[in-house]
Amino acid sequence: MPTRIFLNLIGGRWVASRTGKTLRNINPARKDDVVGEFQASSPEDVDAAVNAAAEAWKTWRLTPAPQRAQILYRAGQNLVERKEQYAQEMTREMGKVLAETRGDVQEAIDTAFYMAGEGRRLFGVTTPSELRNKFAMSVRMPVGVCGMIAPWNFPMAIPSWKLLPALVCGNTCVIKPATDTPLSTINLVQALVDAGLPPGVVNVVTGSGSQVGMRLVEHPRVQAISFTGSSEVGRVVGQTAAGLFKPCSLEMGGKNAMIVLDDANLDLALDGALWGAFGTTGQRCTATSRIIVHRDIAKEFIREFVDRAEDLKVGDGLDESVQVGPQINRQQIETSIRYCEIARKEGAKLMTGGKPLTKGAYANGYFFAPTVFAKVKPGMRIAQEEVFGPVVSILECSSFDEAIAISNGIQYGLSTSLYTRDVNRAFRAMRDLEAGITYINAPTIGAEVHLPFGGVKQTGNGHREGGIGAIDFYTTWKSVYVDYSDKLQRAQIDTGE
Ligand code: UN1
Repeated sequence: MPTRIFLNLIGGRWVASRTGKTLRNINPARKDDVVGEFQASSPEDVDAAVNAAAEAWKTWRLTPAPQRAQILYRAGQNLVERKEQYAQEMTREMGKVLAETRGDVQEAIDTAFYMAGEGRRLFGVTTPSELRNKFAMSVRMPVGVCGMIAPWNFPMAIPSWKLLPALVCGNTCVIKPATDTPLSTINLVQALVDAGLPPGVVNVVTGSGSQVGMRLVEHPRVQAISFTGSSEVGRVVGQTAAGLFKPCSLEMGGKNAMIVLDDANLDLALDGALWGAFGTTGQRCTATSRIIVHRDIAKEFIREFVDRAEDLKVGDGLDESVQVGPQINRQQIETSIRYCEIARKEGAKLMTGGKPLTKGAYANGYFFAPTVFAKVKPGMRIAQEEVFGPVVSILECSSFDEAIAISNGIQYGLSTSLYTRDVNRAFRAMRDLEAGITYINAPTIGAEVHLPFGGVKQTGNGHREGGIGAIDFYTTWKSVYVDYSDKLQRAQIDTGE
């Protein structure tokens, strides 16, 4: 079969990049399987896309929000109909197992329907004026052209968190998909185009961060930036946007802890730990990468957990019986290898895994064995730094307070979890865990689209995706005063009459 060539979407037309170059998208489970060639775009392509988005904004911002929402409803319906095809294509380009890519498409469907509902809300605030015969209100206004930089681990869900709220709020968009997973973003956008989205309202430019991403951040006509990715890149994006006084939402790393207390339902905690640590091959920002377990149950927990980790079936995510797919690329495999070396040198005890899987059916993909380290101490790098792979550290604690202190003793603050049957401790944890998300008796993954998603500390810069958090980011408040007294009334001065 000839390799499929995918184009950029600019001003409603699918066009090739001016560079004439493409980037190859391969299946991480089978490196000889080429998903397609995607445009290796240049800053000039970004400029064309931003101009198209700015032009489209003139009419899109005036389209009534409930009408904008109709397009989202139809796009959601298109995704429902294409769910299986898009999930298969996502597994092929990203690697995670089919059950999870179906979930990823479902997350975009949920976001489409939720955000479509916002079309008939987008509530503002009315409030009494301090003056007579005067009316006061705050209304939500769109921001303008929004630039979006998406990660590869949720190739459709996370672009949907960015595009769909931005659209219903009346913004137009230029999105740069992750270089490893552009097809799923294109599929999402195709669902919108087929739903009747006017030309230029969403534009897609594929390519590298340095050529495409940075131009988006710097472009004077881009009014807001939404970025999900590494802290390293996020720092540059955030600093650049700050210099231009551009609103910028950053979602970055995590080192998420699951605390298992001595009164926990152990079986439940084991199920949760396995799913939290090895779901998506550990490549979620919210992945469980530290398990803080009470000393009294540690031995039993570790033995059972290691047994279950060894039983996981690793392989090509297109095989329905596989539980853990490949990592996304060579670089991520190298990061996992490097952190396993670091952990060993620091004195952590390797219980299972610790190396890439390279033999037989694994030879042609980026596979890494589910890896568990025990005897990890809070200050070790393996307990502090994000790996973004199937590598989990087990730490021990002797009290609830110590567990909270260990969980909080990191630079990140995305997700946390506590397993206990003690309601008092559960409520203290909900208050005291430093994180944007806390789960009780569930692992650190599993956020739902109608709640704010994001973290504290170095995970983010205070913004949220999902739910009302996204509406807050993609709108700006305008306060409006209407004086119907027919005379000059001075605020703060003429208030005594
Ligand atoms: C991520 O962790 O990278 O909460 C995103 C979850 C998913 C989204 C995760 N709904 O597990």
